[in-house]
Amino acid sequence: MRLYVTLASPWVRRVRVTILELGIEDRFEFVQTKWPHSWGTQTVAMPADFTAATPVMRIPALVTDTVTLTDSHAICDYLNAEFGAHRLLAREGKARWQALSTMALANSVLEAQIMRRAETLRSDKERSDDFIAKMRDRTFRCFAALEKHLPDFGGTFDLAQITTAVACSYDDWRYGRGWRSTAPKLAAWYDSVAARPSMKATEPAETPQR
Ligand SMILES: N[C@@H](CCC(=O)N[C@@H](CS)C(=O)NCC(=O)O)C(=O)O
Repeated sequence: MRLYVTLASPWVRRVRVTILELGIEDRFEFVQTKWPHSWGTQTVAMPADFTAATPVMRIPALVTDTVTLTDSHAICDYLNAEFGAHRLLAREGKARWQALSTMALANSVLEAQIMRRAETLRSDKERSDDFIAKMRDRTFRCFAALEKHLPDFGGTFDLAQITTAVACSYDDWRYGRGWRSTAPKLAAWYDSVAARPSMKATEPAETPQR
């Protein structure tokens, strides 16, 4: 299977952490992609194999012999079903809906973080400080809500926990530790899971621009 990745993307990271938690990394060819900072507002030139794999032209994208998946949740769900016997996300029932409830909040944090990043990369003339503040506010509200989900977190580092941990980590890395005061218990939980080998092996770094 071929997985298109970058070092910085939190959506890529949730897939990479899932792969490591399932112990199936040997099955993948990881293709690093490069993104100039103009990606936030312009279509950037990409290699032909990438554009052929994904008309969406976003990462992650997974190409297998039987299916191509161009969204991180779909990829994680596929890996969980095909290689994890639904260990990281229940197939049905209350546990599934609880996990999806947490995951939707955590994924909304990722969306706000990346929209804020794209806005930050605009020129001084175009950048909207209001929009950046709106995305930061959404992030902080969702972190506070995620803190209320903590009592439901089980003993397995599952897809809901993986997405939450990746969201916490991205804010620390890109925007600083300010979020921690809005969700101190979540921050303490994050510090405990950040030491997992799957999290350590996928710590974010700047994506090469060319
Ligand atoms: N909902 C998608 C979002 C993927 C996404 O937006 N990835 C970003 C990287 S963090 C990207 O490729 N952006 C490039 C662009 O929008 O042109 C997912 O969960 O995979």
